[in-house]
Amino acid sequence: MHKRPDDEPKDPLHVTPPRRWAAGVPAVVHALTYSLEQTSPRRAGVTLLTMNQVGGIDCPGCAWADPAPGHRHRNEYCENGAKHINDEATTRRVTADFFRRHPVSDLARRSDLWLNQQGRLTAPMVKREGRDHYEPIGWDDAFELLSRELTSLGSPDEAVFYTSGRASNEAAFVLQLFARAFGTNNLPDCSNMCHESSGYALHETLGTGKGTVRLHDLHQSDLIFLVGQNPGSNHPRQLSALEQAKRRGARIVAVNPLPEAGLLRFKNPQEVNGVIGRGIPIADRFLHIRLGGDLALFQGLNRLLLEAEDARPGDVLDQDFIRANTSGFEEFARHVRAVSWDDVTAATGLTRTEIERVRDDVLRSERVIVCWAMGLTQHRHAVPTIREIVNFLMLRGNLGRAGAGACPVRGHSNVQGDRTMGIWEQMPDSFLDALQREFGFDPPRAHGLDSVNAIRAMREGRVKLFLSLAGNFVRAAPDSAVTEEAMRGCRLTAHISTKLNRSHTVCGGTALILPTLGRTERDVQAGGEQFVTVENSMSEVHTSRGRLEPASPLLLSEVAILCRLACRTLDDRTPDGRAPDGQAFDGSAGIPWREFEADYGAIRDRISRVVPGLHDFNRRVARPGGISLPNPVNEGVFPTAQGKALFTRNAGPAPHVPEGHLLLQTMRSHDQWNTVPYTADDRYRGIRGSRKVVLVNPADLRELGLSGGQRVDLVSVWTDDVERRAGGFEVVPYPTARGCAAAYYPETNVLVPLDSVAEFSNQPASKEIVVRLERLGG
Ligand SMILES: Nc1nc2c(c(=O)[nH]1)N[C@H]1C(S)=C(S)[C@@H](COP(=O)(O)OP(=O)(O)OC[C@H]3O[C@@H](n4cnc5c(=O)[nH]c(N)nc54)[C@H](O)[C@@H]3O)O[C@H]1N2
Ligand SMILES: Nc1nc2c(c(=O)[nH]1)N[C@H]1C(S)=C(S)[C@@H](COP(=O)(O)OP(=O)(O)OC[C@H]3O[C@@H](n4cnc5c(=O)[nH]c(N)nc54)[C@H](O)[C@@H]3O)O[C@H]1N2
Ligand code: SF4
Ligand SMILES: [Mo]
Repeated sequence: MHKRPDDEPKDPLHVTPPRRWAAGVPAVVHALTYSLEQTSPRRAGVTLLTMNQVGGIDCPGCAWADPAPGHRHRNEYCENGAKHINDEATTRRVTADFFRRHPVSDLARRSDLWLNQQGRLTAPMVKREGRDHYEPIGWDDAFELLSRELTSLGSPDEAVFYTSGRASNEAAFVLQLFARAFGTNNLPDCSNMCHESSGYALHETLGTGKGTVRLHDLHQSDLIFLVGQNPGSNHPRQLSALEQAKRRGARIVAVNPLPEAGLLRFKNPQEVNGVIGRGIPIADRFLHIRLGGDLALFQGLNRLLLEAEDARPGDVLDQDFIRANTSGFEEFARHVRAVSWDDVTAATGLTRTEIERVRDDVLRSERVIVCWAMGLTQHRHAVPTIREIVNFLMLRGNLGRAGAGACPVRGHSNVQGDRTMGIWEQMPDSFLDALQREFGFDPPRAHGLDSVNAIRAMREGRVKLFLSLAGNFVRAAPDSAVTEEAMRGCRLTAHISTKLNRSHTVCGGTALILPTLGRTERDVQAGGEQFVTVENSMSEVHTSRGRLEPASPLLLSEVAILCRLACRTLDDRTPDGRAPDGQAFDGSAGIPWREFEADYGAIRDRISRVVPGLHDFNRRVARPGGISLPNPVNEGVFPTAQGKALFTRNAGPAPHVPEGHLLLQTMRSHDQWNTVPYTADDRYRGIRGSRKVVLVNPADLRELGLSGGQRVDLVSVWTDDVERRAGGFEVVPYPTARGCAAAYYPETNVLVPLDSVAEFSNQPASKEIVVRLERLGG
């Protein structure tokens, strides 16, 4: 077993200039170093060689798509994918004895990094009311306890079922089925905090919430925008796709307040050139935009395109596309023509000339793609911003054809699949009708709680039970102090998890840890060895089959945990356990939970009759490369209420930042997976040894009378009187856009007010926090 750190790491902060290129040999070295710290060379060999291969383990990292079968490398993964998979494949173990030595009050004081480094959870544990220790509990007793609490609630809506995007399609489908058969749509997920704004804006304007771009489109594109995205750290294999596009002559425009290494230059570790050469420059143009300036940028750009059409009528806009497929063009055009350049340059921090150069790039390009991620979605006017990007694409018909389109780059490896499976607090009636037809119960129709509203409901005592399928809710959520208090107010909190995290230390009256198999592990059920399926960012659904021996003989799969819980809980409520046609099932509420547990193929059979596009699921997903879900936009269909794509008029003032304040974004380092830091380093940004840093433009530091190396508290300023403070951060001068600061998530979630959310999508605005820096002790 690998040694486990007993102490918190205490390296001093070490800062070097930010790197100007990503990947290359150091990426390989870091991937192997972290992997071998966690697990044996043999296990690392199994994970790495089967990862992202046909029939192998799907990378548990991000949702980037794999190349088509036959076009994959022998090593089809990136540095971070290797770290993510071996973080799960670790040989370190958290045992019952560990919990005897560490009461909850001790665990609560530990860092996120330390908690994760303790290794895999191995046995179900319970913390009982009034106790400070987790103690072992048998699975049967755990299900009994949980189902007793569930059935004694005043209403099913007093329970919340959270899902993180790691969960497989099969587990997600079973969870939503259970929740709805139990009687609630309270199905918040990490997507509420991730791409909710994208889904909302795309659905509203195009009639579908998913991206329209496939990997081959990127390869064929002439011009690719990377807006609010750090692919070098968060979607590293996207750089390989961009490299291919560039070799065919594509241009790339990066829009970011930070000059991220992966946006500048890429050394592909899979190619000889990338190992010994200088690599390939990625961005041809870098727009050093201010936080929240993207709506203004695309409005300015759209205005320039309309004016170019005035000068060369019929040459610039795709009038045929606009006429045939869209509505609202005239109103949109009037609105955008009135946008003022003073507003655009103030909001973006860019010059008009810079934006005119981008217009020229656009005019030279037949096929344009816009990629984006959290830099756009986690803002108060995220939805208007993404709608404006749709306007931009539609002006020149860059939708529904090869090499063009909208590409929201998803985070978790199966976050998109979980939505397809019905994990959403507001699934449309068509889905609920299909569930009703297939299973014969009447699903609740009222919308449930999303993540932010779940916190509000817990705080107000309207929700008493919180169950999560993967994830780390208390760290992912905004307003950490509020969220923790809300969680502690629950009667019961329960987490289906692979590894220890902060959410296990912020307990309701009773708390359960339900340890589960990870994606890397062999999953054997009564019906034989199982595989699961996942959907990537490009709507491709494929299999993932674990290879390693489970971390402990006591682990149950996610599907098994959920099916047993459903069986136990719904049995109490519907004792006859009969289907509507009178046929007896071996499960409850007319749902064959035991059959589902024994053979996940039985779940997929049901999915194929409920989820559009997944008909004949079992047969089709078995083919190499899996199933490509259709996107209506690519078939020229825009399923909005009007049957057309909508041009929209968008407004959203630039965030107001009072004198002496900065706008703060909370972001990921290169060495973390969401709420879980792997080390305290952020190699590409030149930061080592500490995550408690705030990156500020040197000119802003001068104006604020601060200098690098000083220690400050970050204090967030919001419309309420609550003080939100993150203490003891070290100032690092950094080339971020003027007026904009950056610090790491989740240490700074304490600063994000619960009510500071994106209009329409209710997504926390965690990249738009007004802060002041308070200097500590001289
Ligand atoms: N290694 C690793 N990979 C990951 C993850 C991880 O934690 N670690 N997380 C996964 C998940 S769940 C997700 S959602 C994705 C997230 O992937 P990203 O969205 O790349 O993640 P963030 O670190 O939040 O970075 C946001 C980027 O947007 C920029 N940005 C911030 N605000 C603005 C703005 O107002 N305008 C513009 N134009 N840019 C802005 C930031 O400078 C930064 O480069 O990554 C996934 N992949
Ligand atoms: N301030 C701020 N807040 C943010 C963000 C931000 O940029 N800034 N980003 C937001 C985004 S984009 C997201 S997606 C959320 C992330 O929110 P979550 O998805 O809730 O958080 P993760 O950190 O991905 O969850 C990690 C935990 O998942 C569990 N886990 C890992 N693999 C498995 C598995 O296979 N099965 C099970 N059952 N459990 C598993 C482990 O116990 C691990 O500790 O955070 C959001 N919060
Ligand atoms: S790009 Fe994403 S999916 Fe691909 S190997 Fe890296 S982390 Fe995994
Ligand atoms: Mo995410």
